[in-house]
Amino acid sequence: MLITDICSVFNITRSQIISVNPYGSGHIHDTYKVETKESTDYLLQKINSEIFTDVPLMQKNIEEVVRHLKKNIRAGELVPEILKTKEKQSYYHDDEGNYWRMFVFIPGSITYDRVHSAGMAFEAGKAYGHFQFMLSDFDTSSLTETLPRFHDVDHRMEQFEESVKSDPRHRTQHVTEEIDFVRSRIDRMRNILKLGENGKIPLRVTHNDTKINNVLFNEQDKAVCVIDLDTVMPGYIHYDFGDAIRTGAASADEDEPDLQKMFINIELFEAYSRGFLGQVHNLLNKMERETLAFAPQLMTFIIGLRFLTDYMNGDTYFKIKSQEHNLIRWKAQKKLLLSMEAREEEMNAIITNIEKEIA
Ligand code: GN1
Ligand code: MG
Repeated sequence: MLITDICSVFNITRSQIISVNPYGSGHIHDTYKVETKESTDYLLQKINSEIFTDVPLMQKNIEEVVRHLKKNIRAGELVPEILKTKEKQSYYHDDEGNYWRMFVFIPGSITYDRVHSAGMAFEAGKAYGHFQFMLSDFDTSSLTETLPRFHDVDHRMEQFEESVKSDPRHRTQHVTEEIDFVRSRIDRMRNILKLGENGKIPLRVTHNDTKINNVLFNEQDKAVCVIDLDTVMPGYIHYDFGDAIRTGAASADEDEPDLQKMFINIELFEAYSRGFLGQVHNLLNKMERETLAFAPQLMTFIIGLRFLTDYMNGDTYFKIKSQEHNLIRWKAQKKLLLSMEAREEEMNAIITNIEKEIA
């Protein structure tokens, strides 16, 4: 089916369309920007239904979340606007078995793979913090866990060990040092999960993919919208805070091959934390606050581990641009994690100080 035919299902006619081009840097879906002769442009996505195996359920989740967010949104903030098909569905299942969806493109909005100033980090923290705040009274019974155990480090570790054992592409021989590194860290990475199991920290509704490129900025570098609601599911606050720091307070892109360029930027970490805590401070319990500074280590480990596992599996999950791309991503994450470990005390102190300022 032609892309223009897909668009017409969503009531955008061929004569309106000026161009359709690949857009963004997502690793899962195929995204296109559809420019039109009118003032509104659109994003079209071919959904990866091998990963999201129940697209109707995922779309239902997103619709529920958007409905809830719309009730609580503040002036200047926006929510993703989903287009409906002629049949009033939020997705289209074509004859070849592909799933498609469309969003309104927010005019003038820009995404960044990492932030370039403390001001932007603060803005991003505020946006994800307020997002979290808005979801704090969301009724989870209407939400399905579309990707079960998504940030469960035990689950990710099981997948990793399975991959080491089966070694389907004979790649483990190239990564023995990396495997040792992972195994040396797993015990301390279990702490958040343990706190949850022991009832010390609550499950919340979290975004679970708080990469910095999931915040839209306007031309004045103000955060205007949190996007990519595919993985909104129950989770711990650490998941959202940690993943945002992984990309939003890193000195380089997540796949930087020159490891010397990759480390935690403490100034960005502090600015993000101030923006985030300003919004969620009142929601958090003591244990969540005390362990928050560790979250970036956990998420850098988890996402890195997934890259490394995918490398060993022969790159079946994340899109890659070169043969070693997943390995390069892992190495960059490992380097970032090491730099966070080296500055752990400082990061803890920063969070404690911000907490004091706010309280
Ligand atoms: C994927 O496609 P994107 O960039 O929105 C992944 C995230 C990872 C991220 C790593 C559903 O997100 O979990 O953190 O890549 N999404 C899924 O860059 O697995
Ligand atoms: Mg994304």
